Amino acid sequence: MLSSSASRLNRAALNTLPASVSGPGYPVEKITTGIVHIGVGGFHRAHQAMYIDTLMREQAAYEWGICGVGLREGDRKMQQILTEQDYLFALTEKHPDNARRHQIIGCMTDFLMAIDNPAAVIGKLADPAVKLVSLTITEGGYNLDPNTGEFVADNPDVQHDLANPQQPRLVFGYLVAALKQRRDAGIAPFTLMSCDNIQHNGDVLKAMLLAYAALSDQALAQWIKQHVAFPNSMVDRITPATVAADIDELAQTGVEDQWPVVCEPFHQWVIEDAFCNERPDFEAAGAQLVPDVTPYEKLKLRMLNASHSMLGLLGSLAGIPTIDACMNEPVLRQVLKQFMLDDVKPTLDAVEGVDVDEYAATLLERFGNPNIKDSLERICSQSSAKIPVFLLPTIQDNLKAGRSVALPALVIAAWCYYSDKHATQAGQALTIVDDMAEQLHACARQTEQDSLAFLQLKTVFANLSQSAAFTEQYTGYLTRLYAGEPVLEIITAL
Ligand code: CS2
Repeated sequence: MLSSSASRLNRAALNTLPASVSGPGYPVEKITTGIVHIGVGGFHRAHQAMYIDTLMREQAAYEWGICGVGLREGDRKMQQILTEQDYLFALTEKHPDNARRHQIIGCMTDFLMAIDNPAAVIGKLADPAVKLVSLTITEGGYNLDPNTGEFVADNPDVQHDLANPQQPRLVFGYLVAALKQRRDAGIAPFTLMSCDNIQHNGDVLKAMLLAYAALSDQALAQWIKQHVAFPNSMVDRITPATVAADIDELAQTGVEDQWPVVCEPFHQWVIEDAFCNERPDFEAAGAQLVPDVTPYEKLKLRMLNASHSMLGLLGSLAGIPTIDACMNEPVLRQVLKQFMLDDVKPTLDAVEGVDVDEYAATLLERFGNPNIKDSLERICSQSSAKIPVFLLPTIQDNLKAGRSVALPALVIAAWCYYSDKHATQAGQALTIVDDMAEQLHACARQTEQDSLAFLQLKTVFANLSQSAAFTEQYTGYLTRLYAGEPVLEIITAL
């Protein structure tokens, strides 16, 4: 229920904000677009937008306003709400001691829906004032075959975009059309920065974009290769899905925002210093610019993201709803430590100034924040795109080094059970959100006839089914899970 006295967030309302909500603190009418961001979800709003907002407040960097772009129909609700709110939104930081910090982010200038007007999006991307294009299109958005590392050219949307270059559906079509326009008009290209949780996210984006461009125009592909920079980056801030109670809580302060974003206090951004056009002074807002982000990415993906997936899948079978609730379960807390220190740590490279044990201890605290009710449904969503990036490399490295893979084998066995039954071990239905849910289900349901059926999904598991060291553990855990042995008991006996 919205508080009746709350007033709808928009530019006019900035003059009457309650004391408990801080405003942008800079003249929002002065900002202009320097960044186009594709894929405006909670994470972008809690992370990059917050950094840019800081730069505007502290450095008057008004030329770096962000124009959002939505490629999918699913982006429409966000676009409508932000448009109604003059692109303003509230960011609520939830601290473990129950303190809240509400802040209005004012650095967005516009939000375009590509489906409504592809030409407007291409035109915006081609605008010389736009010097940086950033993306959060999810791990699955890169059209990469994880088994071969190649661009999936026979994707029907790719074929559609090649035939309709001015009305594309996928991000690659938009970027190539805009880069072509810039090249033809003699405008310097923008830097393309991926902010997704993928190892070498910039390199992956570059490889996929070049592969797409080469399908229609070799010369343009060459030009992109030579002139466009794709910095790799590591992004971090836990941002659970916004729920009705968050909207309500904000309304109690007197501000009515239809879609605020909530997050933990922690944030980190490490960016490879490789830009082909001007860039914001990210350092001034606390980001680290480094020559090589590889070890930071590896640390974060393998420690934080894989730990999330591990807790998500094991916790789901046990009927636990959120990450903080997992952390209140001593068995899961213990297994998380074991995973980070015994399974992941030996596969990491040294990161200057980072102590891995301390990093792990910080994660225990972050995951335990009782006010970040990060649902396991969000964590397990799109596992088919996450597991190959977050967990598989650790399994492969440990197999190569002859180390134990028992715990990851249990996680994959739990995923199989989850994909087969769509339910907890106690039989409570689970909502599965995954573009590959049907394929996962089709393979998983063969498990009782063929214990390795789930691992046959090569685009997810590559050649894992050929490792006897893995399958021996995996099938053992499957048998126990399917026999009804509670997952928390199996973990206790690990
Ligand atoms: C989570 C991430 O769903 C997931 O994969 O692990 O969204 C995670 O919360 C962020 O990467 C934290 O930076």
